[in-house]
Amino acid sequence: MLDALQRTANMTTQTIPSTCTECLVHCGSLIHIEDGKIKNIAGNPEHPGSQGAFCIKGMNAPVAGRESATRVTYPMRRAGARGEGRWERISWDDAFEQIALRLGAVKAAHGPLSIAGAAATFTQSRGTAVRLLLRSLGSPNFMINQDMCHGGRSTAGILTGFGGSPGSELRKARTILAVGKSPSESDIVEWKHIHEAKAQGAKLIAIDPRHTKIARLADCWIAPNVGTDAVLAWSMAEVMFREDLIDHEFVAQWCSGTDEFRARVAKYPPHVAADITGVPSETIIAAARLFAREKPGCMILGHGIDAHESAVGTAIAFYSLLALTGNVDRPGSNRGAKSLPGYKGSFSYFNQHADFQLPPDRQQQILGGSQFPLWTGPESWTQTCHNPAVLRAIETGLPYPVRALFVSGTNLACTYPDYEKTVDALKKLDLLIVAADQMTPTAELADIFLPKTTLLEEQEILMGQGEPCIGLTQKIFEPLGEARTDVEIVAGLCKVLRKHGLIEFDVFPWQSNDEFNDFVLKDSGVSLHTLRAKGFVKVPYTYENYRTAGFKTSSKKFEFAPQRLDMLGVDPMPDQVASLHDKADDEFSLVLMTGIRSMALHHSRFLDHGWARRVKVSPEISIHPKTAAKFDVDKNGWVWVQTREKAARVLLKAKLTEDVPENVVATGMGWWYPEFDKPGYGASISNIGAAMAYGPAFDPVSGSPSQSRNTICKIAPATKAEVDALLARLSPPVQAPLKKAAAR
Ligand SMILES: Nc1nc2c(c(=O)[nH]1)N[C@H]1C(S)=C(S)[C@@H](COP(=O)(O)OP(=O)(O)OC[C@H]3O[C@@H](n4cnc5c(=O)[nH]c(N)nc54)[C@H](O)[C@@H]3O)O[C@H]1N2
Ligand SMILES: Nc1nc2c(c(=O)[nH]1)N[C@H]1C(S)=C(S)[C@@H](COP(=O)(O)OP(=O)(O)OC[C@H]3O[C@@H](n4cnc5c(=O)[nH]c(N)nc54)[C@H](O)[C@@H]3O)O[C@H]1N2
Ligand code: SF4
Ligand SMILES: [Mo]
Repeated sequence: MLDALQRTANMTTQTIPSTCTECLVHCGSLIHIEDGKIKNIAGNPEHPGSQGAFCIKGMNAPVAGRESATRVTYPMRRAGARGEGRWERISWDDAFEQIALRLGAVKAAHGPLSIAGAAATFTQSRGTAVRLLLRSLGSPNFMINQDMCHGGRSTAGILTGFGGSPGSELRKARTILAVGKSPSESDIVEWKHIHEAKAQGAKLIAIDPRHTKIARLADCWIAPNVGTDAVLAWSMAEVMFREDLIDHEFVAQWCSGTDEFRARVAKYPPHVAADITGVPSETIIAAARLFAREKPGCMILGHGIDAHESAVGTAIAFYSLLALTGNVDRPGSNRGAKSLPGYKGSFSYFNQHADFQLPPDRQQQILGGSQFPLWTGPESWTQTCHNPAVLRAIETGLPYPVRALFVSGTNLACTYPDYEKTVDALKKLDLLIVAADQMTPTAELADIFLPKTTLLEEQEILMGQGEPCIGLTQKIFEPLGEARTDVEIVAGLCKVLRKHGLIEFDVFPWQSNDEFNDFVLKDSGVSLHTLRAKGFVKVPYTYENYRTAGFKTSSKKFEFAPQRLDMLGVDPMPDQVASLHDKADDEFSLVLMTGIRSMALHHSRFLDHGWARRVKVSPEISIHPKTAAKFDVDKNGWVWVQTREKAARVLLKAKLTEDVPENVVATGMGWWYPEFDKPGYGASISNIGAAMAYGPAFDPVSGSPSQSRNTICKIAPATKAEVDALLARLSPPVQAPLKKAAAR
């Protein structure tokens, strides 16, 4: 045990202010320690962003994750066939030597581009470490979940000039517009701030086909046909223009393409939009008036409008409503992203800091860069690959082969759509290295497993969400066994790669976590000492910065029809916006929504934690009672779900509820059974990703896949024998309530 604890070694109780990184909300936390043991973890009321908000994951997962039965704390080498689960324990030195030799062989045979890497919901250091490892080896091929997550919204923000991740001032807003967002499960801080705003009289508009908790709280709940949100936004814009509800000063001075935008939205008066979206025209008019009149207005765009083939156009449509109403970078509106000058956030390494870049001719060869230049290309925001292009390169060797993959912080076998295809691709690699804290369906396929630290074992500096601040995650315990942080892993590996002459661009100069963290802070004016005492440091900021700097577009204005899209020949307002319901047919008659979050899970994480499985016992699919009756589904029954795109079907527990429309079913994602035997840990049984395709239609700008979050499906009740066979394999505490329900 170290750091914060050692400083007051004589005390038996202690409270350490820290930051939770179990999810990207990054709540401020207070870790209460008694006699060297964690008594509890709670929210920090003084934290400027979260103000005491905290969730069950933050309370339970840090300790449960550190002590999980599936945790692996020493490096291992595959001993049997790939995925067979036979391992040989090795030392770190041995692991690094073997990786270096095998990466050297891959590089010699296929060149540096044949080495790729993947991370996902990464902390500052994890994403940076993996990316810079690849760049050191000479490869630009770094994957994150960008096409599945945030790609549409971020690209739209960048193209219009608004910025990749604008902040929201929910607490000060008088009107809140939430689109495809369910913060009661996904963001406890936003959820708290929405309640606070409502208590002060703010009005809430929620756009979601499901009757979610935020829909129930809303003054105006809008349930569009799945996939038609853009039309809804254009129609709201049409009302704002026609009824003269726009902020003339802002629009005249700070927007470009207004006349063209007005002419185009004129095609979507509410009665026309009502036919496409299924939303009554009075509701569209009421929502437009409310958002335009009750200022300031603040918008939160969620994942519901992100992962589909018109993700960018949809997000541009909603950002346009902010511009029309002047709700931009003002108190209570959506403000531009704020940062602290000198602070080295992860984007410094992505595309800002010259010392960490690959030469342009190398960066230009990134997989997917020619297809999606604004999102994956050398000038893009995150400079990461289009994931399906990497999988294709592994499968086909085109446009060039990928033969080695370094994975850290993603369980991609479970969380990428098309489980079977992902696993096939991983099995074809010459070398798969997985750095993880526990055994997962992805790690199981590795040649080399590298053990990682968990939250309580890491010191991490990060830019807080919500109210801008720099946060610190404090290291409470020494790592269990031989676990290391991502920075330590990459530092150690780079040393050996250097010895073997495999480093092409030496862009990883740090030897330890402390060195890395010093670098992050050194020009920011914030000291580690201050961070340790409080857990955070607030970042000062001002509003309406566009008045001095303009917007980040070539016109320096907010662009309704971004010039960069025009150069690519992409129309931000395509005439054809298809409702997903139109794609249904007699056989595949239901719209399937996936990725519905649960407070107890983080995608595929925590299924091995007792506290989480008590809350979330089984992989559920919400079905309207009338639909259940139509398909003979019993209230305690299980159903097979199949989409049109894949032959594989998955088994999910029916949850009958009127919260979904009759023609829609909704489920989570990424389910696996840590208690099952290897191989596979049941990751193809109840993981909806096993029944879904990865695209192939993609948003032309962000590469966001169609059919990977929402698609069309059919359901059929499972037989008693099929359900019993599954229940028999579950761990006894999980089994019991399910068996009881099945017996009723
Ligand atoms: N507890 C928990 N929190 C999480 C996560 C987690 O796994 N667990 N994951 C984190 C991550 S990485 C992400 S990306 C976020 C996601 O969090 P959010 O952005 O809040 O997204 P979801 O919770 O998936 O909710 C999206 C909502 O969109 C609706 N929806 C689906 N399709 C459509 C559509 O076509 N139009 C409209 N208007 N609505 C639609 C769904 O019904 C759902 O209620 O959550 C983050 N927070
Ligand atoms: N069908 C469908 N698929 C989806 C989605 C959907 O809505 N529908 N949503 C997509 C979205 S938005 C996202 S972001 C992705 C998420 O995809 P992933 O990021 O792959 O999901 P997770 O299960 O959260 O994290 C996977 C692994 O990351 C590692 N990890 C994560 N956090 C930590 C940490 O703090 N410490 C350590 N040591 N390890 C950590 C663990 O090894 C864990 O097993 O899934 C996507 N997939
Ligand atoms: S929402 Fe929960 S898991 Fe996410 S940072 Fe906050 S406390 Fe941690
Ligand atoms: Mo995500």
